[in-house]
Amino acid sequence: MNVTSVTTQPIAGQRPGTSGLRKKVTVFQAPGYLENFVQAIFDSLAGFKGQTLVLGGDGRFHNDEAIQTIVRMAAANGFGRVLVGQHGILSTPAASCVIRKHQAFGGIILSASHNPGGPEGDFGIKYNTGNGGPAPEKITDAIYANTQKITRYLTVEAPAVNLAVQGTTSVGEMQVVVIDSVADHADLLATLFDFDRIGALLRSGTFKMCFDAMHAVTGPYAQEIFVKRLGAPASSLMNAVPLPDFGGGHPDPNPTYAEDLIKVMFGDGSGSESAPDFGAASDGDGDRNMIVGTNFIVTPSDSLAVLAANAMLVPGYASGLKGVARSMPTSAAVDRVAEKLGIKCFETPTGWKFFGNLLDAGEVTLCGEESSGTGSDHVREKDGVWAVLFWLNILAVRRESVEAILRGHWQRFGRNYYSRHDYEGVDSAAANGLMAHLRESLATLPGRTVGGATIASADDFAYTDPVDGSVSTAQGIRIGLKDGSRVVFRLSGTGTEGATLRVYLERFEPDPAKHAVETQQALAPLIGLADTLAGIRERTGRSAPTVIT
Ligand code: VG1
Ligand code: CO
Repeated sequence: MNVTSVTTQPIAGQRPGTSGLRKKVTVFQAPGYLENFVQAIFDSLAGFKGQTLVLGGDGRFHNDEAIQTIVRMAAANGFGRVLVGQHGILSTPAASCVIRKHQAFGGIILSASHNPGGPEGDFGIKYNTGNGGPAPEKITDAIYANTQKITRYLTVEAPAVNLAVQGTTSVGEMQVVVIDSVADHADLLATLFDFDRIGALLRSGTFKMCFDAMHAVTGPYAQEIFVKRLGAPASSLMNAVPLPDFGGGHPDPNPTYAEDLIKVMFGDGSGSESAPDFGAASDGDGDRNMIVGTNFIVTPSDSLAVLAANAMLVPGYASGLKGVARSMPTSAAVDRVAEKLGIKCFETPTGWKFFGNLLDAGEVTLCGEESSGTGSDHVREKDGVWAVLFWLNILAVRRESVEAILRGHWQRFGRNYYSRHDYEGVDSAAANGLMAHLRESLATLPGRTVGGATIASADDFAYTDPVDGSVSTAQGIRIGLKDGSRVVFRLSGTGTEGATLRVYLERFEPDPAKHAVETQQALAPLIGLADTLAGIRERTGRSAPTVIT
């Protein structure tokens, strides 16, 4: 094998964020940009000679080209085998599943997830370790350090691999196996859920579902699982053909960007009878989910709590949950369920990489984030289609509407009113200034009364991993009020333009007579308080959030 060592030099700004390295496609297209980062990944790892690497992406613009580059570099660096999804497609949870099932050394996933795609859009890359989960900070820090001192990358000359056809070929001394992108993941999901019962519901003619793949990676997964294996009518899927630019959309399953689905689920606004009973959407790389009932949106934090409270109805979880974990800004709705179930509940920083150790150590079974991510110990990523099947399994057993299930849940556990306000594309200096100002005022906040509310606590969230003791600091400003409400401020670590300020608002209401208030109204005092404390309007020049979820 003729390995070529190509001289290169460090490129600034290759620090992985919340979930891998994300930049504009045009940045990734610059000579050496992808190559430097991939070599930096390989140089941060040891012991992969002759081992298997899993490779695939969400099909966005530049996916195939990047795959061909990485295949050649993997061969040059000494991997024994690469498993590539057919057409270069692997959803993030499917990649996690394939890594685990085939005992791969690790995997590279090409995705910028919920960020828009296309030639003017975003591209991304992340490394997952042998447990199938996102590389922990120890590794992403090492990768970044390598990008800053890189002098060469290794590659071989080889013709492009035909990604359209399943089968084995070779590049240099390395085998390249093009695999079915869906089968392993679908087979695993079939072991967890009652497919007979879900299938019966979907075929009953009295239950209608609408799944919006947002022209992103879950199209083929939904086709195989919902239509082929479970027998749902083909009309149950919308936007199910993956497109390199996601049809020009923003593949983030929230009420703003998944407007096609929202329109269907809310009928003509008059509570139309033809609206489906159950709606769901997933994101660019298939790890997120949004759950919608007829005229009713389920808040992701509530969805996690409902899954935990109903897990015993689902075969894969019927023997009980070991524990649950949620990211810090996620509402405490699941904490209340954990308390009733008598199981542990962990609070981690934002990003799925922080759940890996807890899942590996058998401390938790379910995990979730307020950003529409839920998952379990079946893989080491959040899993959109898994969450949809979990909901379908619950609905097939309970035969109640989504709204009735939520209202019943609040009655039993109380309601955590919750909302996230995003200010996207804010000037970076202004956003950093806002956070710095909050950090400086932390010590003076407890005891202060603002707009009638007394502040009980204020800190910058730091996390010590209970399994390996690693410490992560500056994970978000938390301000707790005396009545248990809280406001959290964070800057996004996944954006590619300016800064995105996220403001998370939460208030607990135990009284069932007060559970029907509109969310923004229920949180209005907190919204005002957030602005007073952080000076959002003044510092960002924005009078309203870009997206409210
Ligand atoms: C966001 C979400 C976070 C999620 C991350 C990756 O990060 O808030 O909960 O884990 O995206 O999700 P940030 O740093 O922008 O807040 V995905 O589906 O984009 O890989
Ligand atoms: Co995603």
